[in-house]
Amino acid sequence: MSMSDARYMALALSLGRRGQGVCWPNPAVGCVIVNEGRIVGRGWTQPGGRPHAEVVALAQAGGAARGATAYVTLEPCAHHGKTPPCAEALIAAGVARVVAAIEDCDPRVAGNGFEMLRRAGIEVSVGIGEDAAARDLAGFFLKTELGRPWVTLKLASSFDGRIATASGESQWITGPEARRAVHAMRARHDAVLVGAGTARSDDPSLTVRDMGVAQQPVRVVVSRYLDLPLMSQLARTARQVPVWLCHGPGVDGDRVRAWEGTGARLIPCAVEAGQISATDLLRQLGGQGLTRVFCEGGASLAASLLAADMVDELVGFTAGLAIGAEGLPAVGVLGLEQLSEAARFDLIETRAIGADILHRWQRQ
Ligand code: AOF
Ligand code: ZN
Repeated sequence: MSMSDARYMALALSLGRRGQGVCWPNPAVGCVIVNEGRIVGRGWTQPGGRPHAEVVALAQAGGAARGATAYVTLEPCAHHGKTPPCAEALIAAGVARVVAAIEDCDPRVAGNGFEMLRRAGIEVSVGIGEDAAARDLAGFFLKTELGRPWVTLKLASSFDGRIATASGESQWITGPEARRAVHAMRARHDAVLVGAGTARSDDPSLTVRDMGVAQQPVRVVVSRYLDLPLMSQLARTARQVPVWLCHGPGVDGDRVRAWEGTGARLIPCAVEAGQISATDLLRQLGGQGLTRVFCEGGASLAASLLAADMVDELVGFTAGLAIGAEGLPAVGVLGLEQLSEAARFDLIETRAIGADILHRWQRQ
């Protein structure tokens, strides 16, 4: 591996991340084409998942792709979907070498892309930037292999882990800089997920604001009985930005029709011990094509995702104030008896944002 291979792959990885949150159900892939030390094409997976990254980069490179090296963050596809395979496009363009970060887990590809390229006489190296690619594409891998999306759980709490006062006042515990960071994180996820309590008490719009995003994340609300106010921001805007409501069996037919009338999508889920099953919820969301979900509470949804060990990343914003034991806890009852039963996460980032502290952790 040359130094420049790693550098070009780092660029491809950062381009790939531009597709996060907008190109689902497809992976957010990045591609850089380099000819004699000059970058002649750059691409990333486009909104909705097509065109693929390589196709965009090859179009930019034109004739300069002949004899060039293509850096891709995922194995080029080998299947005839709505478009011909990227491996074929790379061969047709006369690319001499392909450097890929990681093999695709989609069974239609899984090694076949590399095989096609090698058979055409193209030199293929795999593994540069693999760890970073595995992290960036983790949602796509989870959805393909386990049928569920990556789950980031975000909490904005006081120093003592409370998300509201006893009277329910929660706006604003953290400052404007932290709230802006939350919007940037929403934009990198396919969907924002909240429980019914949060949807009722805050009347949130759950959109990304002031960021100039190409596509808003889907807004998903979990509500066992579908008892959500029809005079809410979510209901009023369901035709502009998708709203998906995950509800339990046997809900009132009038409510279902009223919500369908707003443009929302209704997703029936299984119930377990009186609550929407976290496992079934995520299976349904994976089935709808979501790869990355950003859960913003409340306490009982957070608890059920944690109890099912289905949280992949924790994002905490901690403010410098204490609310006290009478405040609302950030996470509901987990039913742990021993510390050893708690899922452990590794610290991956910590930084000050305005007057607050951000900390991010990923599942060990
Ligand atoms: C690539 N480059 O930028 C992406 C790829 O439904 P289709 O035909 O668009 O194919 C989706 C599959 O293509 C997806 O499951 C994954 O295997 C691959 N995604 N491949 O060469 C890309 N996004
Ligand atoms: Zn492709």
